[in-house]
Amino acid sequence: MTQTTTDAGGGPGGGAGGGADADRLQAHFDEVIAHDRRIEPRDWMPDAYRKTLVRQIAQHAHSEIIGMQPEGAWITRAPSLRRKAILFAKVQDEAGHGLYLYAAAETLGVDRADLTRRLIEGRQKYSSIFNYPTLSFADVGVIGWLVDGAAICNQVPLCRSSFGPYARAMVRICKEESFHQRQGYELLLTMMRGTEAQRAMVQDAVDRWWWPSLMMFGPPDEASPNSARSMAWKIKRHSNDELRQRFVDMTVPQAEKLGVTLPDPELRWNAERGRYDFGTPDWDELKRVISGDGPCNEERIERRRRAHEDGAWVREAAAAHAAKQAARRDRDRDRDRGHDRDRKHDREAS
Ligand code: FAQ
Repeated sequence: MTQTTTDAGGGPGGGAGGGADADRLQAHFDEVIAHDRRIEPRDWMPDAYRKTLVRQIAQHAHSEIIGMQPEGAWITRAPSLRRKAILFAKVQDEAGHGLYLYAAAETLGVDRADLTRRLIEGRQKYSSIFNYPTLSFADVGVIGWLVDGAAICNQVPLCRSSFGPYARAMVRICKEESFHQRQGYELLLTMMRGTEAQRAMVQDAVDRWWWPSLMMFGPPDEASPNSARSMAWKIKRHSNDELRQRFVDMTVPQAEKLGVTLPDPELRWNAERGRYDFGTPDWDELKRVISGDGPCNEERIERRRRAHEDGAWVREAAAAHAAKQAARRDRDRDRDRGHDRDRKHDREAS
């Protein structure tokens, strides 16, 4: 069992006070991490741990919500009712993932509205992958196969993340991502069994999405300022390069079965390592995309800003409804208390 802030005297800010008390709290936190137990929202945690979690979970939530855009653009143009229904369900799932993740972030004492504001104002990041355009319906399949495939590789270990609400949210998210990955691969298999033009569309989409998918795992380990600490805290379980390698090892046989070529002349099996060797992603491109200069950054944020503004009336209506319900509850409670008083008075009088 983990110690709660109430027991331990810490607060949402994570301040431990000073001296022996601070040492005791830190020692308890370290022990929970060392024994692979979970930190829960009311437990004491170091400020930097809380900050790192808010940063990562918020970025993750933003990615799910912004990630609805590239594929959402194809819902009205899906080639059949079946494909439309699948795509609809997938894009709705991404909205759900965003909501679980914002809820997990809120357990750390931040406010979802504030996180959204920070995203729109460019003060928080979201995954680089969603700044690339979806040029054909094959992109929908390739996003499912490669982007969701990369997301699964990255996120399955997060189900064992040290922060309870994040880890639990990831369990459900990963189950859904797995369906997403399969629907993408199935779409591509269907297209590859189709016409020459359809096969060419798939290959073109693979050529455009391969390297950005590898970049989803973040910068190489030696240029990843957050990894060491996040891994020591067991927020992250593996380094960026380790997960990237796993993704390549998992995906190459799938590409062979599909009949597409991955656009990397350096890609080859290394029998000694028992893993695939592969080329170096263009890290300058990743830096550019992360810093706002990717092909679709402006469009994505502008669309998110507009959706947020257009949804203002829904939030206002929901808040007004909640206030009305609360007022009704208060009125009913006062009325019930009044009845109780009257009954007591009647009893005493008789
Ligand atoms: N894009 O020190 P590190 C999905 C930033 S969800 C943008 O290595 P860290 C589902 C990083 O934030 C995809 N920024 O950082 C879906 C940091 O900046 P900061 C999202 C990136 O945190 C599928 C700086 O660079 N998944 O796909 C990227 O230890 C289909 C230095 O990097 C997650 O968020 C990037 N690619 O490791 C939805 C998973 N890489 O904050 C729709 C959870 C790095 O210091 C359709 N997150 N940066 O200013 C993680 O696992 C980690 O946060 C990493 C980065 C691995 C992304």
